[in-house]
Amino acid sequence: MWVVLMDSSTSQRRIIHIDCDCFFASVEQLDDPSLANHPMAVGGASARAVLTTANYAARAFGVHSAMPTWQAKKKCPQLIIKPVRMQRYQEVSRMVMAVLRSHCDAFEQVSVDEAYLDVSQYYQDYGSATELAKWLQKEVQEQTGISVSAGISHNKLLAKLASDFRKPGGTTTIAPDKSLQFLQPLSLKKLPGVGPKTYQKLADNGMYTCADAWSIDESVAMSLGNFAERLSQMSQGIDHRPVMAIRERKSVGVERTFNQDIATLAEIINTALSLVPAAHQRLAGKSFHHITVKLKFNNFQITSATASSHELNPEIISALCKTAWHRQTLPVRLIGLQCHLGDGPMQLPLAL
Ligand code: TTP
Ligand code: MG
Repeated sequence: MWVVLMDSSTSQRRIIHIDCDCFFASVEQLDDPSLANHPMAVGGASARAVLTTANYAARAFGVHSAMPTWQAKKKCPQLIIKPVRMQRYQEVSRMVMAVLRSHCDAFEQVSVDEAYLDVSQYYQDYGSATELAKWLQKEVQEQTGISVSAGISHNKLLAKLASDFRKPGGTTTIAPDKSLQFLQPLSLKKLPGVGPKTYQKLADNGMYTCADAWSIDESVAMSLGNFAERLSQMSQGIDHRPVMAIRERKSVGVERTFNQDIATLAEIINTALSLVPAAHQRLAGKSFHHITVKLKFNNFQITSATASSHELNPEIISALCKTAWHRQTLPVRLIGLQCHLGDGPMQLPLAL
């Protein structure tokens, strides 16, 4: 049997979870304000299709994500259904995330419409993490037109449960000494990893709320396997996971190492140019703003030359080969070609 233990080791952290309200529907309303206040959903219009989401006016009729369109229409005959425009949602998502990313110590985007912010240091100028969260909500609304809900606590799990607590537009804070009070009546369905099957299994054993999982009978724990311990911890609000910045890929490159060193500039240029088709393949249409030629000499020293360019232009590549090679004019054992992704500026790599 597991028993409740207070978890104090992570109580000093300040984590904010932000989740956009009815995200795809909000973007549609942003682009066509006449849709606001009218029950509306985003998804396929055919009888066999399903909805991706619905605005809050539609939710009042019982319409929700993953509901078949025919069923939603039955519940709400006046429902307007807009087709999915994924590219547009990604574009708005990038704008929302750009605002959030620049106001925290560490940032982790976890889906198209939600992110964790570690603000353990950053919050101090705002008085409290809750004040910072409110400020961020206003900032996102003003800069992008999107309404978001915020959850504030000392770990990711509680922050996420909190952001879901008062949607739309809610700000919910769970202080460390109030976490068990918050969790006690909370349905086990709300915990990550508790799907319909697991919930049914728990309900069959008389477990419905987090409080019911504060002590788990040995027989139930056995039937849950490894998940029993995780469930016990989540039900007590224990979560040590850090907010992890997932680094975006910043460059795409190809390189070739030779069995025999290449000794002339003409060969170096030809080889660099022969890498262009492979580079295009790896780029898969992504835009870039600088290109770099990298050379490794037979003394194992590496040098590179970079130029501003949005295309793999042969003249620029040739010039970069020349610049890099003239630094040592030695035979070369490796040639690489790199494209720096995005549209913005970059820090130039230091030359040898
Ligand atoms: P969610 O954040 O789960 O939902 P939501 O933003 O629509 O509503 P809420 O206010 O409750 O947060 O998902 C974000 C987007 O992901 C959602 O707008 C549409 C898409 N989505 C699907 O395509 N299929 C699904 O089953 C779900 C749940 C979401
Ligand atoms: Mg959402």
